[in-house]
Amino acid sequence: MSRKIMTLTLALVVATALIGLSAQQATANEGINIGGSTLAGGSIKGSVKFEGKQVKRRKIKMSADPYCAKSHASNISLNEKFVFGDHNTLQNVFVWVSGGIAKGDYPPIHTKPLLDQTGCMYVPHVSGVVTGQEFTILNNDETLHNVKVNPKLNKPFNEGMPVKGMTLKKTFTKAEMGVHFKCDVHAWMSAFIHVVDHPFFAVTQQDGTFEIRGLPAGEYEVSVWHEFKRFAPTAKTIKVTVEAGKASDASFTYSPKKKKKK
Ligand SMILES: [Cu+2]
Repeated sequence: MSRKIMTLTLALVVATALIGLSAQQATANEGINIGGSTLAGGSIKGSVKFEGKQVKRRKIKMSADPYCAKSHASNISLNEKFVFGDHNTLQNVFVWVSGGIAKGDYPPIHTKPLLDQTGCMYVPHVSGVVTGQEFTILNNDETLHNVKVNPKLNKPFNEGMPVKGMTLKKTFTKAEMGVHFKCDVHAWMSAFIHVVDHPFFAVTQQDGTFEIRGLPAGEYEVSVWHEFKRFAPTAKTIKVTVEAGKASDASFTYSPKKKKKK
């Protein structure tokens, strides 16, 4: 093989591996900024901006588990407690319709959400499930993960997942915000699943946008949740009127909380 062909082949192998990785990450996060139902209805569209000084994300030290450290050799992992987009947007904000949804306002749900453990990180970092909807937790790593949740209203669990490919099927039955997923083995692992009584929610991604589709015409309240307690939205809840076939705007702005004077 000539050197040129070898270089090309190598480049192809690397490219394929990279595409493979991003495709894998994309699956669990894909479309997470679009939620709602399959009904025609109207939609709520908006974005979450961040105003103020952006805090630098911390690097995660994974040296405690060589497998984890190795899986990020060329791509250092950063803490996901706060993630900003390119245009002062805030990622991983959970946006949900917090008022105005009547029971039976949506068709049955058939999607099966996935919480992936890959490279010793949870993907997606923030997501939502509907009460009674089954979701899967997957160990995509050749190392032991121990999934632990201590919800306030739902059943707690604490289960080891020693083998790659292993899955757990779980269901939360009560609406509850911010169920915190942690791993006993890897202290940095953290994810939040929000449990809502209906499917009208979404999670902002890099560009800060979200869309909640398929809402019957009516008056609604939309709320936001973000894990970092030192950030606060200027308004936590916004009132929105939805008209059939139209998109109504609901945009939010977060900023650092003002420090209390001593
Ligand atoms: Cu773990």
